[in-house]
Amino acid sequence: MTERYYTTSTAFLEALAEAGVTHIYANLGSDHPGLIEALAQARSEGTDGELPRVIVCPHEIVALCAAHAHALVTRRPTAVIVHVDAGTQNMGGAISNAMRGRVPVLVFAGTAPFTLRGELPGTRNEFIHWIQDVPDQRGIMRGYVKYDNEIRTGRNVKQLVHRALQIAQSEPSGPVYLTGPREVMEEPLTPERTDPAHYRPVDPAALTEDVTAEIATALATARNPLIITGHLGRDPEAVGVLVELADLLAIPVIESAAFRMNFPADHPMHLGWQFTTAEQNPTLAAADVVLVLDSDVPYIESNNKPSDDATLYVIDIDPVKAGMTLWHVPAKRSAEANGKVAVAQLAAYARDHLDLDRELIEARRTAVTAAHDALQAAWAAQERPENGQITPAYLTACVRELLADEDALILTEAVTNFQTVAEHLHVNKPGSYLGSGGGSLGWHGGGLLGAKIACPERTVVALAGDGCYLFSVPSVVHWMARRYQLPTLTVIYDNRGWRAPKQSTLGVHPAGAAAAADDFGVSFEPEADLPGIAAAAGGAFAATVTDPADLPAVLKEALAAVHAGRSAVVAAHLPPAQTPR
Ligand SMILES: Cc1ncc(C[n+]2csc(CCOP(=O)(O)OP(=O)(O)O)c2C)c(N)n1
Ligand SMILES: [Mg+2]
Repeated sequence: MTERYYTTSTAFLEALAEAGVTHIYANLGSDHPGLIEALAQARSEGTDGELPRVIVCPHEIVALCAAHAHALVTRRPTAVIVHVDAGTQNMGGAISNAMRGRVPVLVFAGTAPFTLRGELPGTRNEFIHWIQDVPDQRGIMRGYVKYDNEIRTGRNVKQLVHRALQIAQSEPSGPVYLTGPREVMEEPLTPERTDPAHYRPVDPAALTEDVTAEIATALATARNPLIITGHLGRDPEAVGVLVELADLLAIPVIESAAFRMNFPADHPMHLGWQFTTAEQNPTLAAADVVLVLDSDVPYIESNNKPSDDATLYVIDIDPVKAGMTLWHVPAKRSAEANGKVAVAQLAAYARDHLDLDRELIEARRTAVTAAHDALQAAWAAQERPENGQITPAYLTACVRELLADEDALILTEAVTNFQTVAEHLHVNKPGSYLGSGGGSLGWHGGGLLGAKIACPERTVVALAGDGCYLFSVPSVVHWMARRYQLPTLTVIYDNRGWRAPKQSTLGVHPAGAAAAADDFGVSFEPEADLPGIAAAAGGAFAATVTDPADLPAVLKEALAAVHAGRSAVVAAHLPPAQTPR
């Protein structure tokens, strides 16, 4: 008979379950004996089904990226367990993505024990406990989390977990970080349940009446109104609400730096996407009223901006963006509100209180529909190979055709091809297109796993640059894919290098030495067998395609492998990022 423990660790796991966390993405260490024991005890007693399921992640970046995508798909919080300062730092840029992606994720790390001589259970008994004793472990995370705290006693561990998750889920949602020293995580406790209903996230905020009236009137009476959004679609239900408003008033929508599906691609009011734009967008230039709605980067002022005469409004769950050192939209009014609630208010006001000028609205509808059709025709014309090579547009069109009959969830990490991917995928279903929302590459690998766990019935696909594929730690991703039977499809936009830093350099030094010699230090030649990494680590279907004519059939074969339960990675060779030398 093993000894029975109920410790802070048990209560911690229970609190996560009470709060609706179903999975913990974990990378374990010497700080976790309490948790490991509590989990094993639950398994031995057959009560482990009452605790979150632990997914073993052999790299912390993969753990957090998986938790990130899982939380975005389910719109429920997830948890990550990492090892002291080392594991915390190994999450690397994934924590920055979780912050910018507004991900409600609780990260827990143990800390070095605080007793030396066996004063308490969990006391120092390994050399590493001295080496991992750092002055400010929580400081590693402080610039990236909404809340951080140390569990100082098991007596209130449940309160801390629920509070942390309440903060994480309240908008703008984001990551939270808890630490717990070994001794505290071993503290014996009397079991106690907490009612999660007492820790509900804050209810969504609405616009005030006068702001609603002013913005609805401005949009309705404008000659050329425009809505720019980036992350409204984090709540898939908000998409339909925006469609209603756009239909009612004939307002075009542009998605800017969008990592969510915000508006149906084929809707006549959709006027395209913008990421890093070099040119002025004509719709933005012509707009006399612009509503910036849940957008972190509505436009890049140095080369693409609204007219000086335009009237701008900002509605955002975080309109001042204090978490960015520099952000400015010269808005007449800025309002803090939930996007879905606010858009519904604007539509209701326009419908119920305004005497709409039908002629004006129908003239707008005709003009915007024509612009939409012209964009679509221009994009369609790009969907072919060039000089016998696969182009990003052709590749994306092939992926679109491949997935036409699938219930697909597409993760994008296509970097310099973000815009091309958006333009050629034609995503029309809310909640079926996701990016990290952040700037730290390598997200899609763990993201695939978390997304597949969150929606096993869907076909989960990543479209990623070759650099991103390597950043994602594909060996770990594909070991996990096989271990947990999470078959997904990865399509690598393989230009054998980093095109982004090259483009950045050309943007600043268009006629410099780097440009003259095509010498940017960004080539991956000679190339590794990228799909082969997945085959070696997880038995994945692996293929590299260079001939455009082969592409549809190889993609089909790869998808068939996924449906048969095996992950697939296809590298499609695009023109090289830099001339190989
Ligand atoms: C973790 C991390 N390291 C470095 C960068 C800088 N960076 C931005 S884009 C990029 C290249 C990405 O390469 P790839 O995925 O092949 O896309 P491509 O630029 O070729 O389209 C790099 C290195 C980053 N954003 N994140
Ligand atoms: Mg590349």
